[in-house]
Amino acid sequence: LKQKGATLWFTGLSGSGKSTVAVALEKALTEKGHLCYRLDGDNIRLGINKNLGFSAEDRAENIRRIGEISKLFVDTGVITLSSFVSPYRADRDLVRELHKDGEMDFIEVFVDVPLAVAEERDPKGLYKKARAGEIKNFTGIDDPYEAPLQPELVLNSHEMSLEQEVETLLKVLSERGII
Ligand code: GGZ
Repeated sequence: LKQKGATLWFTGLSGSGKSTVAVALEKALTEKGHLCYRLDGDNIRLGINKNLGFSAEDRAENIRRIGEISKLFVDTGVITLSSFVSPYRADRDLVRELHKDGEMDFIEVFVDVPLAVAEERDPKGLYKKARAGEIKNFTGIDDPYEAPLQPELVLNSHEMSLEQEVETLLKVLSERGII
């Protein structure tokens, strides 16, 4: 393998651009011959976590399981790109601790855009539904988002090009000796 296993954990509001940057990074890493895998709602919430909703308890369990799954990938040497809203600091800190216990790299990437930007993008029309009261407990509307206090990296995706974001992430991976 050309890399060391590690978890990049993308956190931020729905519509902040977590998945967009994770997809672009996955492409860049793959082109360089690195093995990586992306975890997101589409392969996790529809599968192993399909019994979980969006209460604080269910989000905690969602994130805990994803943290453990990320570790399994890291254990096989894969660069794991996990992108989840993960709105609670305690849940993200638990995943950080799980990695620390396994002496594994954990890089928290805060994809930080103002709520107004995410809401304006509204790619799936979910903010509109949340504002109309059709979805309850929607992060940023009637549910909290606890911003990271000391993330390894902050990406202001509304002020950067996707290429700049990918370059920044590649630099962090290289500086840490992961690639
Ligand atoms: C936040 C919700 C909710 C609520 C459905 N709150 O933009 P998306 O659609 O694709 O990303 C959001 C995704 C959040 O799932 P996560 O597993 O990342 O959440 S968490 O980490 O908090 O467990 C959004 C959609 O699912 N979605 N209802 N109430 N996002």
